[in-house]
Amino acid sequence: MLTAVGAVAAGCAKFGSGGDDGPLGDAAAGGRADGAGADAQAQLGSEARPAADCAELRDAGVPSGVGWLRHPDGVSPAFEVYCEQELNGGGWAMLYNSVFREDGATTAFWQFDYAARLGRMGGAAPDENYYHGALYLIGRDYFDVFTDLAGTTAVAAEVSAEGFDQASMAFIAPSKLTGSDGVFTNQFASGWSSRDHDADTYTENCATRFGNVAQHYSSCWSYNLGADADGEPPFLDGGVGPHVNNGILTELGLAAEPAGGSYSRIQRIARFTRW
Ligand SMILES: [Ca+2]
Repeated sequence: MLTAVGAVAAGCAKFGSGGDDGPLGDAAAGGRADGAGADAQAQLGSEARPAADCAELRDAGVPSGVGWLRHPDGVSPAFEVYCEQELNGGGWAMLYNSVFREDGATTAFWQFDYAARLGRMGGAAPDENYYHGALYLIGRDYFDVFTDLAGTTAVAAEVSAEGFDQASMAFIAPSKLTGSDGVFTNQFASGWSSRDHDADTYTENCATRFGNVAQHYSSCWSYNLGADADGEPPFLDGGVGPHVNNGILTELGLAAEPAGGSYSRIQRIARFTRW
């Protein structure tokens, strides 16, 4: 459920009222300051006055958080996204976010079926597991970011694509702009599998091999949103969540865990897009 998203609508009156507001996700103020029937004064990024994209909100001085955007096709209804305004220049919508959880909840979050691949679930916040698959239908530029267990953050890859095939979940003509070749090859120029759908390039189903985690795979991954690859199948590692190949972490200047194989737990893996 999107409790964070639902709560924000009431706080939209705060948007743009100054540069020192809290994040958009902070609905503590509640209510609309501008009253009913005041669309002309509605704040940019509110349901009454959706923005063109996250970049418009960034340029208006709105900090990271949930906001309403107009659909780029000019016809479909406005929708809510989490806009990231700090990482990689800002102006990005969060497509997914996998966060380390000691309670083991993260792996379970990513065990969704093929039918949910374009859906939306979780909490729209940097510290919550979140998935907004519908953004693949409009995204053109993407980047993935890692935060290691020491708290260091690095862009793993930035990628441009001409489109997206919603049946196979394959990017159309993806090209790497910056970052790790491994992340590009395995997590962008690749297939997608869930426990009930095999479109990766491995002889088996990468999702069922690795904790039933649904994501992009080739054969199989440089990072996994919910599983490990050290130890024995199903590589759950307590369900704590995001893991990255140690070679990729080193390449990006991030910390690998000092012992325990070729894959490390990290604090966060997130993907963002713009159009
Ligand atoms: Ca396969």
